[in-house]
Amino acid sequence: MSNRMRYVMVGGFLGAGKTTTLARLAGHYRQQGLNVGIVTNDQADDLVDTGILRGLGFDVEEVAGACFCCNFDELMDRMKSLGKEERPDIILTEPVGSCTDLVATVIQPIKHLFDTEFEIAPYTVILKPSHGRKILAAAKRTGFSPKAEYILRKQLEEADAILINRCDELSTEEVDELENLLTKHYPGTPVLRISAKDGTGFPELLQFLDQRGDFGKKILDIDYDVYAEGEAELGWLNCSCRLETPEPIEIDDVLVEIVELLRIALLDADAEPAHLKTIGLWEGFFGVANLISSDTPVQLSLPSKQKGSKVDIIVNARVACDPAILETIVRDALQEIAKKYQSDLSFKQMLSFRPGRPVPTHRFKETADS
Ligand SMILES: Nc1nc2c(ncn2[C@@H]2O[C@H](COP(=O)(O)OP(=O)(O)O)[C@@H](O)[C@H]2O)c(=O)[nH]1
Ligand SMILES: [Mg+2]
Repeated sequence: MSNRMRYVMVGGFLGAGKTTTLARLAGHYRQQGLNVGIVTNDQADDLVDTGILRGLGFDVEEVAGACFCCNFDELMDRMKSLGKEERPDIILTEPVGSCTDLVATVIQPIKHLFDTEFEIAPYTVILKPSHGRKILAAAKRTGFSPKAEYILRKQLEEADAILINRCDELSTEEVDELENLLTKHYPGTPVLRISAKDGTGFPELLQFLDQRGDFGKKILDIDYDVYAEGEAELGWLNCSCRLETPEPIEIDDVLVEIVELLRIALLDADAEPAHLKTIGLWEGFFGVANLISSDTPVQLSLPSKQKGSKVDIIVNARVACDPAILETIVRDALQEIAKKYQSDLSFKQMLSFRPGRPVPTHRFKETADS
């Protein structure tokens, strides 16, 4: 049994910090001499997350076009592909940030059907302070409808431990307040304080994840109608394009400008961003800029520190609004940037939609004995 691959899944709402956390965890495991594989997930192609994690030198596979729960077989296939060259000791996975019920539809199916190959690590879920605090404190304006809020609440309910992220930018009082809210809503669930950005709390997190035992057992009592309607309230957009400029341009400036234009346009449209990210790629270099809520500033999360004249840009946006409006906003912003830099803009792909009703491949109502 000891040679089973360890399955570590880190959940949490859109923009909570899952990719940043996985990158840091993967770095720690690699340092320990372990062979690490990662599987990312999205409802569409052109994943910024895959670009980021591959850019950091990790072995990454993606399940694109459907979430893990609705395309479980693809998740298993991707995990097997990771093992082709060198078998990973540990596989880190990031589910879609609008998915929940992952214990019943991903963890338990692995336990029931692939127990000889995989060992389940504790399932941790990240609390996103910005939206999380408002939703758990039942604030009047959270930017989301009660059905979309239901998803965030359910995600936390199935966690073996909840991670309060972004502690680097929160005061102790703010973190205490978040912890009190979590203790009130999810009594008995351990809470860890982390910063995926600066590594605070990672020794404790690694220790927590290292535990052997029967984890991933909190099977939800969940209303799939509410869940599906909540998820369908989000507009989803993945687009890729290329900017060709006469003179090399600062990639990081362009990325921040794109996200800033989008931030202002979404504010005008009264559309709450759940997560908006853009990656710019040029000759093996890349930069990333993000927006995770209407009241958090645009963040250049990974600077490229490069100039380029042919920059491939991917935008992934998940916003509480009509996808058609989102598409217009993104097109307009990119065109404005192209105009500013007197550059040619060519769209390679533009996909916008509302996520469909989740129909899990498996749903186990009973936990497997382990
Ligand atoms: N200040 C700060 N920013 C963070 C932290 N973790 C993530 N972020 C930023 O939050 C944004 C969303 O993070 P990401 O990992 O992509 O979230 P995901 O959607 O859950 O995968 C990015 O701009 C990250 O750089 C953190 O601990 N502190
Ligand atoms: Mg991510």
